[in-house]
Amino acid sequence: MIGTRVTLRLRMSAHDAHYAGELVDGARMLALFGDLATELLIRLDGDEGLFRAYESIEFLAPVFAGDYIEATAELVAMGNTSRKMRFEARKVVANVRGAGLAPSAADVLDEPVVVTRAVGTCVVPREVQRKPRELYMPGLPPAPAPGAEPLVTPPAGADLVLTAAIVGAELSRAQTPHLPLTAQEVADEAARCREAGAAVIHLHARNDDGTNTQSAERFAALIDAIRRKCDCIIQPTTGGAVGMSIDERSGPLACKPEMATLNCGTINFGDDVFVNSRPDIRKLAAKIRAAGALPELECYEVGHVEEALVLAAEGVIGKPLHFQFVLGVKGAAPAREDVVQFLRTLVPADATWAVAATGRFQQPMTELAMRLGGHARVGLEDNIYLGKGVLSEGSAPLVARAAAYARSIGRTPVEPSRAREILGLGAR
Ligand code: KMH
Ligand code: ZN
Repeated sequence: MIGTRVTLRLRMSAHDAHYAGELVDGARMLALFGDLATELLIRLDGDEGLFRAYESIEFLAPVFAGDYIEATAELVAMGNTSRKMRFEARKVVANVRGAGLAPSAADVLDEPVVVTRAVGTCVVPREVQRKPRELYMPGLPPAPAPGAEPLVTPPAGADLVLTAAIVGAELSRAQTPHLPLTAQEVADEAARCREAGAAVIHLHARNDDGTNTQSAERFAALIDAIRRKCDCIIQPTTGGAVGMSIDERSGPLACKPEMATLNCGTINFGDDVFVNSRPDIRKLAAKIRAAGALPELECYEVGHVEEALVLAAEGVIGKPLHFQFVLGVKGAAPAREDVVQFLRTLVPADATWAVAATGRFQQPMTELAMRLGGHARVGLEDNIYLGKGVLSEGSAPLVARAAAYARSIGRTPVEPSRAREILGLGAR
């Protein structure tokens, strides 16, 4: 349901050109969005429905006669009668105008150019709805409708490593009843996430009463339970919870995990301070190395990326590096496109990078990362909602939505075995 997409691709003709220089008017893109919305509604409700309102429209690049436009609509929220959709139109082929070129010269664009984006809501009155109303995101969404896959040229590095952060340290059952706590619940959730497309499970541990623990025994029990159910890469936290000592935080490393987080600097973490002094980072990095684990370099600020590069230069951590940009923590770097665009320029060519963003930024920021060739982390640790006011029933629906988006832009959520190759875990 949520995440269902439809796509149209067609060529703009001389009839579509309305302004000087064979420029096509923006209303033509909105006509495409109308057709897409109609198809989505027909698939969902068996009725054409009605367009109610656009809440945003952005015209980002000009469209000319001769351009091939690929336009996509995705269902992002669903009420009793309302269906909210996100639209995007991209130019994938364009005529090339220039001295010495034939007027018929044209190129397939290396990267599609986004020309228009919009968000709008349609309604389908109850009395004309012809399909049974399914539960909102029951576990995993169904496979995309046939023929719904957009024809975007797959970007270089189509493989995508999806991480599911299924427990976290700050969440409570009072906030969401879907938080897994016991070994059985955690293992079941890990397996659901694996099924939905996750290759890595980022893991925190709780005592039975929900309080945080970094006890090696507790992590061993969780890891053992997960291992019995799936083959995901398990990435315990060494961040733990705010206020824990470094020795306490390093507890899970006794389990000799394949990966572990390494937090690369101190930040305000909401109203708390998450302390990672330079000596402590080095101490943890050495312990991660001694455990034979790959550090995921958690960077909440630009200086943390620099610190990670210094750690590598000092030989405290091995290469290739794997970065995670954690965005939207209150008191640290905001979850914004220009922040991701800048941070990724700092990463060495042989490194991998991912984005984990908090709350309502999780979906747009992880989707941005996927479009930019990065990897992504979703899950309850960072965000408990599927949409406004709608709790996600565990992390798996968030993984499923991210995986569906990835496939729609030509990225492939990979199996854990392939993720091990991408992250350079095979050699460890
Ligand atoms: N709970 C945060 C203070 C990590 O897992 O390495 C730290 C955290 C990062 O969650
Ligand atoms: Zn964590």
